[in-house]
Amino acid sequence: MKRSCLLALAFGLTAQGFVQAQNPIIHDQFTADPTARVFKGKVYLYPSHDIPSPVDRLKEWFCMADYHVFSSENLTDWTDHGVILDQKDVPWGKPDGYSMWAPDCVYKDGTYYFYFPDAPNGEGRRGFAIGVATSKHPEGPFTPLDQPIEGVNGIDPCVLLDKDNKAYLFWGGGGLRMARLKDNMTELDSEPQTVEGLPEGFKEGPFAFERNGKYYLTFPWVEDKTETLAYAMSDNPMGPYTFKGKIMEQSPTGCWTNHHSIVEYKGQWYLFYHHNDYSPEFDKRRSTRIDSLFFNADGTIQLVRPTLRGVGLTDARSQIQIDRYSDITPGASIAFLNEDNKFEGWKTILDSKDATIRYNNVDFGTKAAQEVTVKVKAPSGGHLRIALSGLQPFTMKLPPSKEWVLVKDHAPVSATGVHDLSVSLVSGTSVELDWMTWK
Ligand code: FUB
Repeated sequence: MKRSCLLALAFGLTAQGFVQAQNPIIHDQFTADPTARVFKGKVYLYPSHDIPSPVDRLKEWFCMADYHVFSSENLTDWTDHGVILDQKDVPWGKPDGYSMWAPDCVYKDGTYYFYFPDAPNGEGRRGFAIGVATSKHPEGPFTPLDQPIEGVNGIDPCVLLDKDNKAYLFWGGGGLRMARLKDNMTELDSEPQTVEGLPEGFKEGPFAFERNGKYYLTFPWVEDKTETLAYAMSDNPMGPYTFKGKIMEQSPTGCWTNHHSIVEYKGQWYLFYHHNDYSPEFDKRRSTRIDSLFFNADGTIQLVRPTLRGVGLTDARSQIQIDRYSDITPGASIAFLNEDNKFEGWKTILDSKDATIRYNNVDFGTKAAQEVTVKVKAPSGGHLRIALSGLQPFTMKLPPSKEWVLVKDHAPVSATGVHDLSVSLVSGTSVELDWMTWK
């Protein structure tokens, strides 16, 4: 996935058309602990913001100095609204604490309440407290209150605002904790209590929501070595909760944490979670992903399989990053385009005959596409077979080139509507593909 405008311009393209719904969804910075909320008909994403640490003590740990917020109407194109809160602007926080961990944001009676953990400043104050910042707009800027919420020590706040406008705060700190909030949304209205009835194993990062009169408390849970996502259900926001099982298995590729939120948007439920896609060697630099989530008829949640493909349709006229594949066969692999700047994204490598990569749900619209362009590097030339589901596959010739080139060909298919796209190697070796587009 190349995002270099320079290169695009060199090929006579514009920077427009970088339309990607794949995982990860934010391509120019780390975005961990994603809380997604629907406000004003859009999805707003409030993640924490991992950065390489400027201070020695956090070189091997989480390091976050500020929060950005992003919004999207289609879960594909995300607008970064910039910094909404910086550690140096929190009156009670350490200006160099770099501890702005997982946040949340809820809307009540004309105000957006942004809940965030931070390291408190001052003699003898240790650990984490949870602050509130307010705004009249979901994209901020947010103004922090003078003091954190009294009686709360911990991380990962989540607020459930119930249908009757009563609010409940959940957080991580020596187990999963919860308390009612007062109407002002900034003070506790009950003694903090630990959520009972959950299995052994480290738990943090709670996310609570209501659906069809059932309350869901979902959380990262270490069942074995690293964090799975799991959940419990109740008839009441304050419990008792009954453990129901897992939503996502632990990652097989080495990100210790997983942190999530669950949101319904335009009739579909989505799981927002994170993985260290852009930082495979160091799992404290994470990136937000989205996959679809489904409920069973009895309200239980089906296991979500993490994908690179992510959600939504991809416009056939955009640069389709097929390395965010739905499926791949032996002989096909992906790699970073530039190991020194992983945010440039990935490429596909086809190394043996019939090696195939498949990318689902490409939208060709109503006007038939008749031309295909591939950004490719084929040192000894070769041929690709291109197949759109339900249509006759066709072959494309690749000229020998050790550099990236755009190869354009007539597509002898009349593609409209939504198709799954497969690309296979017919001949050649070490053929690399950056992206593909249709016209
Ligand atoms: O991002 C820092 C911490 O890592 C979060 O607070 C946890 O939930 C875990 O994702």
